[in-house]
Amino acid sequence: MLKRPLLYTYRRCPYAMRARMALLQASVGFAAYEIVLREKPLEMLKASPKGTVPVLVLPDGLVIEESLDIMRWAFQGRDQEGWWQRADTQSNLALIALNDGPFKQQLDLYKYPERFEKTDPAIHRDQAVSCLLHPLEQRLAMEPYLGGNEPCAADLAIFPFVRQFRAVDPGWFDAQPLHAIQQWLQGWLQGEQFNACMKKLPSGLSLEF
Ligand SMILES: N[C@@H](CCC(=O)N[C@@H](CS)C(=O)NCC(=O)O)C(=O)O
Repeated sequence: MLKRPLLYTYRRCPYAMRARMALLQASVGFAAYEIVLREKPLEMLKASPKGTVPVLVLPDGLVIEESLDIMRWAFQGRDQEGWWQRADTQSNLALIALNDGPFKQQLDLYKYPERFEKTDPAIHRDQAVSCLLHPLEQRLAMEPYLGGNEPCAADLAIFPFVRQFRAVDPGWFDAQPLHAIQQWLQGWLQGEQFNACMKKLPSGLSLEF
């Protein structure tokens, strides 16, 4: 029987990053098991046959298989600081839906053009900017976080994907007139929490946080 929640995770996966950030922010003690995507552990597949990370297995056997559900669970009953409450607004949920839907689709076409036939990465890069980064820039130009003056779970849910988008061509990204996003992203990447979230784990070993 598990003593604490067990998170199956993959260090560079943005869905897993948002789950780790939420668990750390909510101060939930958990064990993390770094998987190898090509050799997913049988225990994980038994708990969650769909085979994506993150997956959180609770000590009572409950399995949470979607990153946003893990975030919601992390803050449930521990949201004195309002991280989930500030995220749970129509405009923030709409931004998360844009991120997880059209933006992620364009990001994959931009980042992995070789996986798709006849794609022009620049077209998908520009579509990614117009579908998420323009509305996000407008929001962040008005207030420093999606939670207003304080950060919230929507910031945690979205910045790992913007990080991945930037990483395709950092020079191009940094030269765009997306100043509020650039500042917001740098703030997250330089934060202590992100450092802890990106701590390298030996694959297959579970470590406790
Ligand atoms: N909707 C899922 C998506 C998770 C997802 O797609 N994770 C990727 C890694 S970034 C994955 O595990 N892919 C399985 C694979 O590549 O075999 C969530 O929000 O948790």
